[in-house]
Amino acid sequence: MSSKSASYDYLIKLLLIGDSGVGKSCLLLRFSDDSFTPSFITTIGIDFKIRTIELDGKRIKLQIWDTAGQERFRTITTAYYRGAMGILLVYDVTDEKSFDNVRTWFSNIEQHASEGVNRILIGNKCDMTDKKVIPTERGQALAQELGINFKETSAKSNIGVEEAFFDLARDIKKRLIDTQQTQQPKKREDVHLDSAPAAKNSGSCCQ
Ligand SMILES: Nc1nc2c(ncn2[C@@H]2O[C@H](COP(=O)(O)OP(=O)(O)OP(=O)(O)O)[C@@H](O)[C@H]2O)c(=O)[nH]1
Ligand SMILES: [Mg+2]
Repeated sequence: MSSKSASYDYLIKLLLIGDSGVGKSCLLLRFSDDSFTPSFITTIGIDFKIRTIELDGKRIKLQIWDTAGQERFRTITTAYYRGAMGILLVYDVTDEKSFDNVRTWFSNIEQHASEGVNRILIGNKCDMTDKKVIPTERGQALAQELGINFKETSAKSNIGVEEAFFDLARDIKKRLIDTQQTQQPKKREDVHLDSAPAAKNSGSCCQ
């Protein structure tokens, strides 16, 4: 099947979370397809896209899960936290409320994600300078307080998007892959590093 002939060395699973309308799907579309659409099509439940990148000569397949920000999908979307190795928590720099909600999203991560999951705070829509209400320093300060990385992005103008995903992937590679290689003598070439060791009842996985 496809995974047998997969041309990648490692699989990394990422998750996008944040309020509805902050631009999660647009960030993903920019990163995966290098495109942007101004129309707002709210995500229903969950979606994902793939992009394979190269880091230190290794091919890393990024499987990126895009969650719906709307409250009514919370049960579905929360179920995807545990499998994530890295989480992008997105707010909109023109929307104070989405920034205020960052703390709630952060505590959701603490409750539902795997321990040690890498996280980055993203202030999206930084192209809208005249409508910006969250200064860069406030985003930075919050990220620092939460102990996570920070980046301002624009999915529309393609600012900071590559960097955000690459920085996160690099951190995850360091944490999960590089350290494992120094600890374990052998690895098969097609290793899927799932963050949470699966429970005994395998075969009932929804991903
Ligand atoms: N100016 C500007 N608009 C953006 C940017 N990113 C997204 N948008 C717009 O913001 C709206 C919402 O974007 P989405 O990516 O669908 O938002 P979302 O976070 O996925 O929303 P849900 O799926 O409901 O959770 C759309 O109209 C986009 O065109 C950006 O970087 N700059
Ligand atoms: Mg969406």
